[in-house]
Amino acid sequence: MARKKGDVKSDKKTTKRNQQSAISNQQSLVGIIMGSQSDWDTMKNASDTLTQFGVAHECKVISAHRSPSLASEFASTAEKKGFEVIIGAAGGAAHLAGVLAAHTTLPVLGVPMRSEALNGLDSLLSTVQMPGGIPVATLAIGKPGAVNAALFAVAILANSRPELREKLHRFREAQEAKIRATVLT
Ligand code: RP5
Repeated sequence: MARKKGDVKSDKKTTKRNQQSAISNQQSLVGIIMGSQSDWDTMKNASDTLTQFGVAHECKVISAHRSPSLASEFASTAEKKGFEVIIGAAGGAAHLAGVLAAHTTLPVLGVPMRSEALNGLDSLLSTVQMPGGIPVATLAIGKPGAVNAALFAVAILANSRPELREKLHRFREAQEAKIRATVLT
């Protein structure tokens, strides 16, 4: 049958939809937890990056200070539910990632949100300066941190999943090819 002009586009759309529903039917391996709805614009970048790698994940708003029992309940049951990595994002001094890490031995990656008062310095220091004994691996403030937290989660999962390791190699190659092809005009 002859292809219509719009076929490729709609094929791509169908493939993306199928990939997404395949991902959403799988066991979530990564939990992306953020302190507020206001963090979503930034943390969507972590979710999009995991989707790009085909990693099943869940995104939830759980606040360490506004819903402390929900935070402890999520983190203390995450391992049993099959999560392998938790990303915790918060702004100000809330330090959601540290609270989550206190309740689980799963790796917790902290993403400091850009705050209004101190531009994220408060979020960064409260997340990165965990006292010894309960680690939180802290990424950069804002969008780069959100993307890198997802890439770090993929790298952790790739230790036991060769197909993910392969995808990471291809991702790095594509980044390098883009730099090599850059021509300044
Ligand atoms: C933190 O407080 C959240 O993670 C957010 O970054 C910050 C501000 O929250 P909202 O007042 O916008 O809900 O708990």
